[in-house]
Amino acid sequence: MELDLNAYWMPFTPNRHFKSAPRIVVSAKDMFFTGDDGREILDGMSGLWCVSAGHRRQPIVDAVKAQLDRLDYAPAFQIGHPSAFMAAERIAALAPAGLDHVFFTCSGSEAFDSALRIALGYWRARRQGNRTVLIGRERAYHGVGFGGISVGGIPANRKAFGSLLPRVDHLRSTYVADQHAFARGEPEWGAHLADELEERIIPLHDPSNIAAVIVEPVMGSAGVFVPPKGYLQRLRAICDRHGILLIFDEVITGFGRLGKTFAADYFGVVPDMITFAKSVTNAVVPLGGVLVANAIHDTMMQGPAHAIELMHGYTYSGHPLATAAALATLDLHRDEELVARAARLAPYIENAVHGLRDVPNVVSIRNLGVIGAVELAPRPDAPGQRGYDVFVECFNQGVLARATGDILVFAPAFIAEHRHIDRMVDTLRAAITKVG
Ligand code: PXG
Ligand code: PLP
Repeated sequence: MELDLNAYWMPFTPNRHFKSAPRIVVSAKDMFFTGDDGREILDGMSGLWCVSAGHRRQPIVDAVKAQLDRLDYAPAFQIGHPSAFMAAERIAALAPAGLDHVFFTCSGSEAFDSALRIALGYWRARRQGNRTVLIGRERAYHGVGFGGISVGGIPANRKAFGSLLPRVDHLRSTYVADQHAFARGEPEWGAHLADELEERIIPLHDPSNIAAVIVEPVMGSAGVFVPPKGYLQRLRAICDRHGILLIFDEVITGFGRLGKTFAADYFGVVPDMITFAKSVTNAVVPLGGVLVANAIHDTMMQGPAHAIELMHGYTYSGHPLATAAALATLDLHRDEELVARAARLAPYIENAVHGLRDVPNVVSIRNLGVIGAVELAPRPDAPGQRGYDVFVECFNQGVLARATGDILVFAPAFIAEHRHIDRMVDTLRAAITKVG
């Protein structure tokens, strides 16, 4: 196949380098991609953390095809169609009690943007429209909208984009290398890092001005940072004391990644909103959304009955194909008990990745649920280069990992077998050793 690579400007990719040595996949099934050269590539990342049931699962494919034969599209505004309502009901039923409303978006970035708007709209509806300050964390990833990069804390994602949103502040990242470098699962040390919220940030802005604190329960994109035991509980207690909303960005952790449906369940902390996206449709059709607490939703259902309560939405919110894919994905989760399967896989992944501790240049290993991360020492002159070289070597050896700077991540589908995990980790070990 002769592909002209020129026109497509690839996202989050070094385009010139990629196009000089492209990596193209042409098909996929279950745990594997097939490359354009016919090679099988083990998908150690479930795509980008999103194909959690494995690729091209027949019930989902069939459901999307059936939907396409019934209804291709219905206007998202002022008109409804069954699968959007059914998918919202199913998702709300899986969510922690009290989060019974779903606002649909097309991606995690949009879900984050919508969650911010709902938070601001809620405070206005409560006649506290001065509550506009948003508190995120250093190293957080909340997608690529202006809200997401402003509340997010990844310097490289922010530095080129001007003044961003005003009235945003950041808690420190919870990662303290001295304490956490080889912690298995949740680190014991560091719950007190949440106190910075009450001791420094809330007084600075005054609680009466703060709309929400927003965190990824486990930081994914920046390189997998697991919260210390008790940290999220403490954030919840502080937010409650000051009447501040707590939002969990569960775009990665939602729908089973930690071995529970949501991280909120895993940590036993109920936020006021949950954003989700990846895994909800098994990535077959893009879909995201916000789960909203009843108190927020009900507060906003006011004004004249013919008036729109939230002046916000997307052409493709609750798209028929996406919501049909979500329904089929959640059926598959139920029928194959995929979340329980993820929970059973977690200790195996933990042991496998921590087995790399003795490999040269490995400086930290972290894991939780079906996520494992191995951090390499950066080359003194070229941070990120070693990680990238290891990623490419793994791909050439038939394993797709993810490199975030010098951090290599595995987050496979929940259908992964032990032999798949072994192959990922063995390939990573060999690649780190070879790349040097
Ligand atoms: N919030 C969180 C917590 C995410 O992880 C988004 C929002 C944005 O979702 P969309 O669908 O707009 O991409 C994400 C997405 C990586 C990686 O390299 C992570 C994400 C996306 C792509 C790559 O780890 N997270
Ligand atoms: N830009 C223009 C010119 C539009 O007309 C619209 C939607 O109607 C948008 C952007 C937003 O697109 P979407 O609703 O898909 O987010």
